[in-house]
Amino acid sequence: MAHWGMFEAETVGGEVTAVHPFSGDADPSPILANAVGSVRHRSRIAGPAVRRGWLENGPGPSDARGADEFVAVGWDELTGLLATELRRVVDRHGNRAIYGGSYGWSSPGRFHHAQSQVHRFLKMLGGYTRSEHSYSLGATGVIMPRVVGTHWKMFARSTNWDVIARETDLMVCFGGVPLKNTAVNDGGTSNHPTRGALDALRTRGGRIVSISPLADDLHGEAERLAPRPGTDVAIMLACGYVLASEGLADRAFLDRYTAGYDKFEDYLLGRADGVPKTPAWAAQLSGLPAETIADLARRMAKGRTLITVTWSLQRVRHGEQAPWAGITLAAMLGQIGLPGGGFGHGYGSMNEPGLAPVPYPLPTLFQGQNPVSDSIPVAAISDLLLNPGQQYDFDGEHRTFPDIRLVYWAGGNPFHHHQDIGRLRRALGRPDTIVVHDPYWTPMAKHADIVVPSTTSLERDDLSCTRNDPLLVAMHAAAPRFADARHDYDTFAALATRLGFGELFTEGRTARQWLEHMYGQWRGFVEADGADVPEFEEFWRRGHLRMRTEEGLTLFEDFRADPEANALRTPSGRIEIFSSDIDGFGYDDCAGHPTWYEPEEWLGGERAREFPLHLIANQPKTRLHSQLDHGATSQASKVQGREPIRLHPDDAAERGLAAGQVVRVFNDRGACLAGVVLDDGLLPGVVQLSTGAWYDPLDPSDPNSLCVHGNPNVLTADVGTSSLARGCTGQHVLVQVERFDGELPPIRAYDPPVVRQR
Ligand code: PGD
Repeated sequence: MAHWGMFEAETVGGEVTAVHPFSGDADPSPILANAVGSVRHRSRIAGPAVRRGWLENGPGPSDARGADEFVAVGWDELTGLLATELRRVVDRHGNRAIYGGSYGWSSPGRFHHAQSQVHRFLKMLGGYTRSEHSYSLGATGVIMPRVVGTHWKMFARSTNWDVIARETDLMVCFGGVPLKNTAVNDGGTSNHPTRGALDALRTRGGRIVSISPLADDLHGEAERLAPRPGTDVAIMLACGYVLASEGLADRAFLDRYTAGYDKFEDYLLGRADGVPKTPAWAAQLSGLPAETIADLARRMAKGRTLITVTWSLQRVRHGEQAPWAGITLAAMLGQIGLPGGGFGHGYGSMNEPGLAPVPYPLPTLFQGQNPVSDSIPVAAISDLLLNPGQQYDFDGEHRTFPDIRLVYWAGGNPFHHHQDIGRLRRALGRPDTIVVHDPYWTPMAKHADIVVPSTTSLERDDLSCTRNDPLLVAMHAAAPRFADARHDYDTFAALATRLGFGELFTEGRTARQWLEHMYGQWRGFVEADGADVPEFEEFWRRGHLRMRTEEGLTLFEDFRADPEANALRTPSGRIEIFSSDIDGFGYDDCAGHPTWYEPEEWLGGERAREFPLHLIANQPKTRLHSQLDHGATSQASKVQGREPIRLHPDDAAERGLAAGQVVRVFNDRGACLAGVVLDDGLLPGVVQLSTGAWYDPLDPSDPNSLCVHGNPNVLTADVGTSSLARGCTGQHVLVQVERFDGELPPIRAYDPPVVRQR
């Protein structure tokens, strides 16, 4: 199992030579092919290594990270160095001086999951400063609990695809339903039903409207509206204006199920600020004709309408507003809780939304409590390291950044996920010590002081399943451990033993015994649900088991049926169109109701005069994030070895560019090279460069060096969505593009750094 699907691997000599998708998968992902050749790739970390400067001078801030060479050490020495350094930091600075946020997708598997392992270990060490929320859903994770009392239930219990295919008349998709993202699911998946569901909806006569500057955000036939990026909230407000002013809003629904609509309506109709949010107002912001917007709103009110908002729309400045305005619009239509109507968030953002959930808990590695209470919003990593002691606002609280001395990372790649890499590199120069566990010499591993080689999931036995997939899968190791790599569990077990809490960490179990133990615990839940479960050995031999799933769900169906008994976990128990709590925080960048805010990075503003192209830095089609960027599917998409940047032919012609050329993409934060692909499915003025090309600085000693490979996060701004959520805003950035005429630098991203033997 991989995050991108279930498969069988063929191996020769410890290497994967072919992969075969699960026969039950309706639409297997081409990303699977990246696994071929991945176990023994030259970018694997062959053994433990320590940065020379750290080894010779001891712990301390250093700007040499990322440019220094490494020294190979044995496992025993590595364990000793790590134990001594952890002890030093805890004794001298306290556990809150360890940042163990360690964000990242790592690999699937319920036991050998890097985040679970590192967090369990650090909790037993006495705790660590943690991170909250995710790069995926930074804004949603904060705003939606305040509006509907939950955010994860919106995906885990979303309206199922079969209900949409059967019931929806009009599916209005802000951000489209990009099929490429449904290839992946955190923890794996056994099926990819999205394409089939959209086709079934169309066959039945349902209509789809895709609202996106990129035509391929929706496959197949659809009405396509291409607004200026970042203006969806204005369009939603204008649709709401039409419903309110033409008597099409469902007052009975608003009265019974929502709170604060009247305050919002004052804003919508311009009574509060003198600006009615009319279609003409939204037209001038979005570039869509006013009549198209008005017509869309009227059509929404005519039949069963589902409003969907992708996660990408909240990964921008003021990202709280798109899901909030989207659910408000759906509430005005009065169809929330009706089959095929209402609201959906994340269709096409990951495979999970639209899939039926398993009704009981999954096998889980118990992690325990974190004795340290400090935490940061996950995308504040550079702020944290650069500004110890500084106060900041977050979700109604005033917090202070702790003074971090040691950063512990396992299973993530901040050089992929974080914005403004130049700033990130300066921030990573501040702590005394950086520890990274990874199977590969990712840019993050190259910036570490202590490098711990991990196995990949292909080298481990594990259990795999996710909350919205019917299969529990026995992941059989496909290859032996590469070189001197170790399972993260074994590394932490040895370290815990050295630090005196080995028994507490391992509970006396080997990795295999943990699988049996977790299976045994889970078995109790299934049997309580009335099903028979085989013994572990039998399950392991069979390869997978089918779990019960709750089919035919409609989001908020129970709330609609009985809003008192099934009140939402909000202060009013209803959908909060106006939140007194948020209003009370007094933020100037997040008011008490959905609001249009002009972003800094958009084509309608001052900054676009200097950087006139709007870059969409979205998720790649050919890999998951930065994982296996060296794999065949990812490599086939590159242009002269660089990440492809798509431009509209008119924008290319204006700059004298042709397909296949290499360009320099730049703004005042940084620059990268990329390879030109022309696509008239892009709105002119919009360019698209996916995340995930491994950061490859021309001059590794310069934090603001040109990235010769095409990582868009050298360009993006390190600024939160708002004072409320401080979520990641990496999706949008303004840039300029010009032909690169110099000698083309080689790609060194996958080359290991210099590692000297002693
Ligand atoms: P991955 O490339 O998945 O990226 O960011 P994330 O850090 O999750 O990194 C996972 C790492 O785990 C890889 O280096 C892999 O080798 C390692 N790994 C795999 N298996 C193991 C293991 O068993 N043990 C250990 N120790 N390591 C392992 C993703 C993040 O990026 C996300 S979720 C989103 S949604 C964001 N999206 C955007 C965006 O839209 N635009 C921009 N500009 N930036 C983004 N960044 C965010």
